[in-house]
Amino acid sequence: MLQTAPPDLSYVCPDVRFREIGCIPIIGMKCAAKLMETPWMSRDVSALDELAALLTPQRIAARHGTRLVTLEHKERWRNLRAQQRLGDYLAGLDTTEFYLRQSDASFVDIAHRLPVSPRSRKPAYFDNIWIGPPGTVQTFHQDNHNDYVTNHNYFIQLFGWKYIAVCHPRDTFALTDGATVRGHHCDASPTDPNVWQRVPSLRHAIVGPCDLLHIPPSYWHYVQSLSVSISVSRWWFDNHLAEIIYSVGQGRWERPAIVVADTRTFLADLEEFGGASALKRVLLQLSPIARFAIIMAFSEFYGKGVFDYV
Ligand SMILES: O=C(O)CCC(=O)C(=O)O
Ligand SMILES: [Fe+2]
Repeated sequence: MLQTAPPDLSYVCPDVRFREIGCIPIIGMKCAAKLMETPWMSRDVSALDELAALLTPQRIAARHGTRLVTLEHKERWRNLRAQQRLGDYLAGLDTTEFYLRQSDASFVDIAHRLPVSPRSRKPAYFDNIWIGPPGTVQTFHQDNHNDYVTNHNYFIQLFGWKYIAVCHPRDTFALTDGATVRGHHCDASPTDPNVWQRVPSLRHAIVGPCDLLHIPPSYWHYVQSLSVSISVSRWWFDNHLAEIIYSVGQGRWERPAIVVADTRTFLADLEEFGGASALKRVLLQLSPIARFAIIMAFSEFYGKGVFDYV
């Protein structure tokens, strides 16, 4: 499969309309590192060249072809699933109806090649790989959203092309008005002129090989592939409690060998999280077992002093 020029996009949204609804600013990586509150894009990031060369359909098939993968229908909400060997799936990628949607990327062993958070704390990273045919749709959504556990997202396009629309969380009411909302997904169309009018912060981009898009926490985003496509998204949390809550929820929490922090640090992290009431609100949304697992993880990281506060 060759990397070709961007396909004709007029069926997605005519160019003139793209300008009307506004483009995501394109900036250099140095400047980008400081800008973590608004979406931005960096074009042709040369550090990603090697990664793009490694993650072509052929090379993934050669290394991981026998792996069994769970696929979903390329249109969100069809609720159709399938299982296939990755090699067979990749061989039929032009014509398949299925999407390898948000799969844990650890099997391709690329964590050391991905960009890191510019902040000083070294967070845990959650890397996802997305492989699919033209026409995959991820409807407007906020990643992992509940009010206090939201992630940054470095969305990295490695093969083929995708159309992405984003909008600020303050426009949630305008975006979801009249739309069908499922949790933190909604079926508003980014190409609907009524939506452009109602949602002032709506911005769009077309990403191609080696483009990086930063999606800040809670930003709504809509993603549609325009060709066979391979993307990676790197998620991380600025707040450590949020990171632990997400790790436990994903079954990825690893008990540290020793208690790493202390109660004072816990209280500082709790403050940053939104305080005890915010934590209580999150914990109350969970099952008793999930709640217990999270509190145990806190005590494993911060020590038993946390039991006085949770
Ligand atoms: O590429 C896609 O289909 C969706 C990506 C996405 O929503 C994400 O990275 O959070
Ligand atoms: Fe997402």
